Amino acid sequence: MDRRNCILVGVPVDSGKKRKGCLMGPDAYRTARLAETVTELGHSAVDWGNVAPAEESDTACANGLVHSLSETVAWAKAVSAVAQRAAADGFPIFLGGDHALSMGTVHGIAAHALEQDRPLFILWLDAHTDLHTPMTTDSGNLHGTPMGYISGLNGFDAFPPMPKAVPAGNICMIGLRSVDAVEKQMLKGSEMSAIDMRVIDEHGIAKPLSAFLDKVAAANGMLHVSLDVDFLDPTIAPAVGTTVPGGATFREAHHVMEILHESELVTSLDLAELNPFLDERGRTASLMVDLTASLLGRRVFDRQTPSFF
Ligand code: EXY
Ligand code: MN
Ligand code: MN
Ligand code: MN
Repeated sequence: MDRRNCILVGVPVDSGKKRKGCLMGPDAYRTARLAETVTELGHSAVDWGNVAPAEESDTACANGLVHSLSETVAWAKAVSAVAQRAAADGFPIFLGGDHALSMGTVHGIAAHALEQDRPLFILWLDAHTDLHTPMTTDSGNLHGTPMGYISGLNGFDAFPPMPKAVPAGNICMIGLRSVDAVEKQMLKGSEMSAIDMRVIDEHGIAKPLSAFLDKVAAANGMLHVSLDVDFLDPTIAPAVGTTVPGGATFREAHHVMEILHESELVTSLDLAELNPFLDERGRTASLMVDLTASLLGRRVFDRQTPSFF
């Protein structure tokens, strides 16, 4: 595998929901030795520190959103600028922070993809589709809306428009098992690949993932992977505020990362929703670091056709 210049960017944001704790996410990854794990695999790692959200004042929140829209917009713009620079310099790994972070990271990555004149594809590893808009959310939690923003749904007028909305056909969500009625409606007839856990039960994770990766490769696309802690089963990853039983097993998650590594298509990564306050001994942060290591080529054996073939 080619040596990556990994750029760690902390995005300590709790602007997507009520429960606090994701602010501590970036430092939990640092404590779990993310940079050291990357360099032990032969890559380089530089830590650009945190993009601090704008000071949270108590300005009123619009349409019942949990957090002030104006602060979130200001912060998303700051994240986007750093993300675009990081994408130009290397392989960005964004340390969340809740999933609202993707409204900044993907905005910047999309700007870079536009500069490169390459199509952007998104792999969303999540129990949720995060397809709401500020107008449709019933919780008022912005972390349930980043995919709505990325795919260009209306209702985000306060936000800077995506440099180019990611076409629905360029989006694949895997791990779904908690989708609201409005989101199901949005998916009806959409070209988004919405892979719920039932598909994985019946076909495994390799088949749907490989079909999507074939599309990315055929288009010479850039691939942004957004890994939400709640993609994983809560028994192995409890440190997230929106756990949903029946998530990806330890091996299914590593299998995804190993396939992604072999594809050599991934160009940026979000690690979203870690809330270290909900964990003991940092085991969820350590698992997310291990999964990142699998994405970056840590392997039991070099990929070989098993002898039984
Ligand atoms: N769909 C629910 C809501 O909109 O509040 C739950 C969203 C959970 C979002 C987490 C980040 O994935
Ligand atoms: Mn807050
Ligand atoms: Mn999410
Ligand atoms: Mn989720």
